[in-house]
Amino acid sequence: MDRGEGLMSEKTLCIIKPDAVKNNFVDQINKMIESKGLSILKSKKTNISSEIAKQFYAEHSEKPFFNELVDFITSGPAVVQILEGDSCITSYRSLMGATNPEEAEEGTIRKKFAESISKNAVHGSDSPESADREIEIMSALF
Ligand code: 3AN
Repeated sequence: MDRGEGLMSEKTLCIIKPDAVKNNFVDQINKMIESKGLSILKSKKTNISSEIAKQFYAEHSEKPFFNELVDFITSGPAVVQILEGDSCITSYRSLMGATNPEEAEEGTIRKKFAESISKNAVHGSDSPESADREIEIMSALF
């Protein structure tokens, strides 16, 4: 894939986490995503298995919150989505806001909808490499 400078269409993996699904925030979150000019290419509501969750969060396997992370993402239905658009990865990350909702800026998804640092409503890939890896892990869903 061409990763040259400037605007270019790319894909990212978005997960609307179980807290936000349970609280019925999916439509509002997706409106914010589309208002930012990003397209929702694929979307699937699913119960993420613990096997997939551990693979997905492998980079955090040594962190003290790893078990909490896996337990939470598998605790109920999540909505797994592939987004597409110009500079989609950074654009969606800025729309998400800071990991800790107390630090998230006004107008971000986490400021509006996150309950806490662990129940923080959404996930988004943090780099093109992560996006490729995460989309591959979730590709069986679509
Ligand atoms: P982000 O989701 O903003 O990329 P990461 O990659 O640092 O944040 O962390 C992945 C996930 O791990 C976060 N979305 C959050 O749910 C959880 N997390 C991060 N830091 C903590 C923490 N200190 N305590 C509990 N959960 C955490």
